[in-house]
Amino acid sequence: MSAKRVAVVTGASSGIGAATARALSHQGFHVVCAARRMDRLAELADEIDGEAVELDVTSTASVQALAGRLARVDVLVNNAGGALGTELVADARDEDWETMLATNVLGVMRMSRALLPALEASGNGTIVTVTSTAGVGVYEGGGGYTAAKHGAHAVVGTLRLELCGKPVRVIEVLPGMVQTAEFSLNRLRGDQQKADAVYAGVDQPLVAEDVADAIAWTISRPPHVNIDQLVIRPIAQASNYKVARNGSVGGRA
Ligand code: 8X3
Repeated sequence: MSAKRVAVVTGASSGIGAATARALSHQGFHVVCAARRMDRLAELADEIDGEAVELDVTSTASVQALAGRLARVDVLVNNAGGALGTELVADARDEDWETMLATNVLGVMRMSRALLPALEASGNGTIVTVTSTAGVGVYEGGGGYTAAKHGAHAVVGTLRLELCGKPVRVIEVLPGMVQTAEFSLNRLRGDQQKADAVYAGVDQPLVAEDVADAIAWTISRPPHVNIDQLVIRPIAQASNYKVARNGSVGGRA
């Protein structure tokens, strides 16, 4: 069994996941970097002397295969997820909603279910789930994503109740506007101009490292301290609706 504490990070191939893998490695964890894109993962794992494992959180078999190769797990960071599309509910595309629910909600359930025995056996386990401010609020054009993040938020709350009395902390980190290379680009179907417009004129949107730092902080609290929920936004964003751009305050891009 690894002498180092072991952290599993899903969606580790880029953005918040990759930054979190680095942050936890700096905290002394052996980090299992899990995602679908093995080329990127291998580079990251090399850099932080961790481990790269191919994982598709939408597949029970894939999740079970990962769980089966881990002798020790102290921390699980459920980060895999994302948004697809900005259509109104009236124009919703089934496949987008199905993918968002499969990754953001079922993925959290599958990973938590599969790693719970090891997390409990560690004596001081921690599950951090990265949801979103979209998990506690709604906005036009965000129906599928907000539904998925509300779902993940509900799973986390349920899990905290179910694990009460067991040595596993259940933490939720809810980021607001975070500028990463892929989040808005994926949501906007690869349109870089539209993706850039989401952050245009905003003075310092959060970056992946800001959120990773917050995640690592929650994990580094003493084991009896459970940060139930941590909402993190840039100072320029007061709500999903209210963003300061170029000195004036307006809505979403
Ligand atoms: C991302 C935040 O405002 O785009 O999780 O829904 S928002």
